[in-house]
Amino acid sequence: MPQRSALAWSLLTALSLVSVRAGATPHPLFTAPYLSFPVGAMPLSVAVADVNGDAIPDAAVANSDTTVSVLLGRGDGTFAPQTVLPVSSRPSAVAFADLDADGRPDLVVARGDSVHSSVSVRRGNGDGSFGPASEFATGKYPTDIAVGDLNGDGRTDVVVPNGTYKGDNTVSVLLGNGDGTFAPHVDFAAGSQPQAVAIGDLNFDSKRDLIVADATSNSVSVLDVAARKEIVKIPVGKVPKRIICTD
Ligand SMILES: [Ca+2]
Ligand SMILES: [Ca+2]
Ligand SMILES: [Ca+2]
Repeated sequence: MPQRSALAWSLLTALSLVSVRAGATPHPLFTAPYLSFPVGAMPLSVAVADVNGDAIPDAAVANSDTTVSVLLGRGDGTFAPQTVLPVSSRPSAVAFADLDADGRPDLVVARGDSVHSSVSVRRGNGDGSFGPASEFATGKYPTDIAVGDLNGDGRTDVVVPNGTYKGDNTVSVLLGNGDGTFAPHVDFAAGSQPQAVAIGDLNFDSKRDLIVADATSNSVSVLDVAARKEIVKIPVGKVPKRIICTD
């Protein structure tokens, strides 16, 4: 769907899902046609946050043409024309997190090629613009990104799975320094071609766990980061691609 907005597509998919109930006739939640907003070629990932402080959600989209599109929300369901930010190689995933605790969302992008794989960070200026990119090395070919405080020090950390067929079947953890930089990545062994990752406390011990979807083993693994061990592996459907963790 190269001509379609990834955001619109994601929203449409989500609405389709929530509108279906067991035993009920599927029906759309909204009947109006969805709106489409231009982004780069072959969008792959979308993130939402208010990046200019107007209390209206904005969006970032990772595109296969080595760009990220930032779209400022207008508050009426539409977006202003995109601002295009270059990425040093094809991005696979994008997220927002306030890495330096200045109250302004920062842009976090996972990207990799045959030479370098990294998390690329642009600190938010609070007006919808972003500073220059800083690169932090990861394992090979990261495919997704999750942000959260994994070690409970109040600083946001970043996790990426390295799981394309060229990847090294690991998960890289980058502990945040609280200023937009990270300690060198620490890698955990994962299953076969880990494609997606999420952060959450699944065993209620008040410590954040890693949830990893392994594409070719058709399973989801829950990892205890502090103990560096797998808590449980759960069979799922074929070739899992994305994880969302919530209460
Ligand atoms: Ca906004
Ligand atoms: Ca920030
Ligand atoms: Ca932390």
